[in-house]
Amino acid sequence: MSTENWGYDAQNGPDHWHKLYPIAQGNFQSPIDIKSKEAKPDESLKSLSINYNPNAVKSIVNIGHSFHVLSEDKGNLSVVKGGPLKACYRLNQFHFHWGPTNDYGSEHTVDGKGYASELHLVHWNSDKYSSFAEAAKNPDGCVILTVFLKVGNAHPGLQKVVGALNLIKTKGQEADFTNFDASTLLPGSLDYWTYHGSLTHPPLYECVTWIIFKEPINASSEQINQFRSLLSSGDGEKACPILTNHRPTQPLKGRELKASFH
Ligand code: B30
Ligand code: ZN
Repeated sequence: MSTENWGYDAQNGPDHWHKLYPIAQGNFQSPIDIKSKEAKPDESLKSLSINYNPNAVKSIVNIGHSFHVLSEDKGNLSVVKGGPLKACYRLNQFHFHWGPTNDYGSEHTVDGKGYASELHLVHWNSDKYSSFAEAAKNPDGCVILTVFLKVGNAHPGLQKVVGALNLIKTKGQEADFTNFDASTLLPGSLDYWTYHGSLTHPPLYECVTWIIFKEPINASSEQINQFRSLLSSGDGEKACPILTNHRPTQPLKGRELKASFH
């Protein structure tokens, strides 16, 4: 395994990451199992202020182990603040995690139970740092808003994303993706759990304030199946679908898990 070819297969997957990224066995790793009874309701947690501008969304790109929807982060077009946050955090990209079937593909679990998929809206602290790359080297660098997807009715907002996947079948492909309101992917209730953790794949930096919405959104099985139609292979190579890209849960190691609700 080189630093370039970590992945989710038996020979380069999560069990191997620690050899090149020793922080994989650190004290603040993600994802975790959310033991809902152990979460401390915190009265002082303010409500979140999420402001997403549809014009900030720029493109969609196949990065080989997943796909990202990229958002303009040169100004404060799309930001989150409030809640547990002491700064303003800009949206950089959002992406999903999934598994080989729709039975289990989320990274975080709740009381031992996984969801079909998990959405990560990735933000960085623009009050203190000047890029995602710089922010990610600091404990207060990043905020990831997390939404679980459960199998149910088709999701109209998600359909816009899924409909663009045929443009980026192979690794490295990028297509315009504009005028998308990322707030359509948020649940109705903004009740959340929060804890301090890490990026869930290399470089696994322990830079993340995780904000995990309790209420999942619905997505149809057909919509989630489309994630697995993406290829980790390049154009002209033997087709290799991205079947899974979720890390198993990591030990809490005494960290505090707070709830914004009772
Ligand atoms: S996650 O949300 O914890 N799954 C990174 C960002 C978010 C997570 C994990 C890792 C990260 O390292 N991002 C920077 C490097 N990226 C380039 C990029 O454009 O955004 C490379 C990559 O994944 O492989 Cu993401
Ligand atoms: Zn992620």
